[in-house]
Amino acid sequence: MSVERTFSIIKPDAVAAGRSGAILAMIEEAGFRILALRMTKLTATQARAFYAVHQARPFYEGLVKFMTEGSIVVMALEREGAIAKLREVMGATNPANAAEGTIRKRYATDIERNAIHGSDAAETAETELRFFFTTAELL
Ligand code: FUP
Repeated sequence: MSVERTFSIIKPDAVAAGRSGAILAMIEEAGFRILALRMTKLTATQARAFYAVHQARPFYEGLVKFMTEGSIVVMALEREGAIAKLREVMGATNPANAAEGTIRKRYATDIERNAIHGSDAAETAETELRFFFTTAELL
């Protein structure tokens, strides 16, 4: 396994519930280095573009509405095998199926309001990192 970067979002439900710090602590305890981090709020145009891969899915408009309802925390994370490891720490998309001790098991409400996003592959990680961060921020 090699050191790689991944991209993550603490979603509006978790930020509004005051869980950003607890989620960041879980990420750091899992051995990730935080390369870059910023609190921001998505416009509908940005949320639609970020989730464009899901645009034909029935949940797309609901997802865009949720992702624009409040502040989010965007992060660039580094670790050996970062992409797979973050997805392990996050837990399954639907918190009903998430393993004990995962972020989604602890903090997600349902399959849509599921607390955290993490890139699913190397190519999407780079695209998503570039969506939010400049080269200078990722050094
Ligand atoms: P994940 O990679 O675990 O975030 O899951 P997906 O890429 O499959 O889905 C992206 C986001 O779409 C999820 F985080 C939440 C939302 N979604 C729904 O709202 N309903 C669904 O049935 C599936 C996904």
